[in-house]
Amino acid sequence: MSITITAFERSPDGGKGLARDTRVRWALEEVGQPYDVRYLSFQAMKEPAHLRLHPFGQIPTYEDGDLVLFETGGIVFHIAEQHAGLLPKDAHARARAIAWMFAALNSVEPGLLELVIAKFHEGDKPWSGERTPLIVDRIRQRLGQLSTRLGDAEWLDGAFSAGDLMMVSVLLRTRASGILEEFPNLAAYVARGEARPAYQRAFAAQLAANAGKPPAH
Ligand code: GTB
Repeated sequence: MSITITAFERSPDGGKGLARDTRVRWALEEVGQPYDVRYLSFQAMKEPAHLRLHPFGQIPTYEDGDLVLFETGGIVFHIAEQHAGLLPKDAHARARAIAWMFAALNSVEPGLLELVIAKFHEGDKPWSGERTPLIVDRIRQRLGQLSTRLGDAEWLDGAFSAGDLMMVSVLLRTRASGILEEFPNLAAYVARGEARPAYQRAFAAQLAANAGKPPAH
């Protein structure tokens, strides 16, 4: 059986690793699973062939034999369950690592997405100037809580896990705003994630796919 994921034919970030296929590539690299990539244009993502795989017409998807998955949370969780390396064996530690995955996707990422929406989709609205600082304050508060919990630990709960993979992937999106750097332990945590050889391979692969192509949009 071979694994195929989907990714942007031309990522809007030009290969900075911020599109969500990077976290799936990273998980596959951590567990040593080879994979193929089918690259899609924005138009192809909305066509019936892709909508059969992904109800919302997005990337990434994951195919392995007759299993088709969408949503990076579900995909990374599946990879972590199938292969050793991303979830601890101890039942409680495993449950906590899974909880951190949900925390990344459910308690941290939504606030960051609000900022993206405010900047790119609502920037021309008359109330945008008042709303953006409120969003930034909420992000700052959540990252402050996360920073306190992490303290001077290397990873969120013992050894590196799928919870860290997801949290680092989510936090990477705050870098452009400068908020991450306000929390040196979180910035160092993200840098530790990025320094992992598996992340480096994932990043290089998505960069190579975008090399020489102008960013979409
Ligand atoms: N919750 C889903 C998941 O986790 O899988 C979200 C999937 C998603 O948002 N996919 C985006 C997509 O397909 C790509 S990653 N968008 C096209 C569409 O909806 O039509 C989001 C993303 C896009 C671009 C950048 N960037 O340029 O920096 C970063 C992240």
